[in-house]
Order: sequence, then structure tokens, then C-alpha cells
Amino acid sequence: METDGGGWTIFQRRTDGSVNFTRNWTEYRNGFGNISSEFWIGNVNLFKILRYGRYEMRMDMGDFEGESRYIKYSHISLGDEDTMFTIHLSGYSGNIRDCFTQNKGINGMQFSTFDQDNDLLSSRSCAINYPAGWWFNSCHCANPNGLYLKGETDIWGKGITYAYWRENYYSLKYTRMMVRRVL
Ligand SMILES: [Ca+2]
Repeated sequence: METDGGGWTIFQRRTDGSVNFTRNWTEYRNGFGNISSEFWIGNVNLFKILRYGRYEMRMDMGDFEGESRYIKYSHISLGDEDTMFTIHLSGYSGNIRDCFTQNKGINGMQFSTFDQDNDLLSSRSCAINYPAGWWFNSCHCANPNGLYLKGETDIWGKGITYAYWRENYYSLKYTRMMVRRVL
């Protein structure tokens, strides 16, 4: 991955809607999809990558009008399965407002899937309402693993959304999330 100096390991990619991202805990745990198109690397695999060093994280995204944006965090860490893969991020930079470490972001959240509700919403399941596996809060500011709905939609928050850019009635064309060792 040559973006931003290269050396990145991609752990999530959406590009054409060819892979179903409505998956259960075990599938998100182990990974799924195609390395050449869309995939989730697997929470256990991401944990193993991040375990022994200091890593940064970057997410690139684009819409169907040819615009692109990115967010970056100078530090990412992930807990093991006993912590429900709790994620920690800090050190935001980018060319779009921070969705991940603000109030309803993913920082400090456990991972949730439709069969494993670990979000902060006691009355219902974010992972069922906004079909995705994700570090849901109550519920999301961005939903990169949501449905591939191809741009403008009348369905709120279920697509591949980023609230601080195209908001919740727009499903992005592509996303990719990646990590790089810094120490
Ligand atoms: Ca819940």
C-alpha cells in the first residue's frame, strides 16, 4: 500500500459490494471476503498484528462523485477476545472531522455483531439495527461495515456512512482501513 509513505497493512476494504458484511461473531473474529476486493482481516488477526508494537491507523474513503477523505490516528491498540476486542485510538489527524475518538466514536468500545451485543445501547442491538460487525457505541458516527447501498439512500445509517462527511443518508463508494508499525 503506497499511500502516505507505504508500508500499510489493510484490514478492511469496501469497494464494490461483492462481499456480504452482515456476518456473525465467529466470521468477524476469523475474517472473511476476498483479499483482491472486499474483506475483513479478522479481529484475531488484527489483534495479533497490533500486539507486539506501536501502530498507527488510517482510514481512506471516497464517494461516487470522485471525492475522497481520510482520517488517521497515531496510536491504535486492540484487546484480545476476552475484552471483546476493545479498541483504543488516539492522536487524530486528517482532512475531515474526527468520527472515531469523539463522544459517540469507537474509542474504548467492544466489538459487536448481530449475535453478540456489546454496545452501549441497553435496549436494543446496534449491530442488528445497522447491519454490521463494528465497535458500536450508541450507535455509530461511521459505519464502514454497513450495507453497500451505492450513494444517496432513504435508509438512515445502514449504509457505509460517515456522519461528518456525507452524513447518514449516503453510502460511500469505498473505504479502506489500515495499520502501520511506527515503533
Ligand atoms: Ca445493546
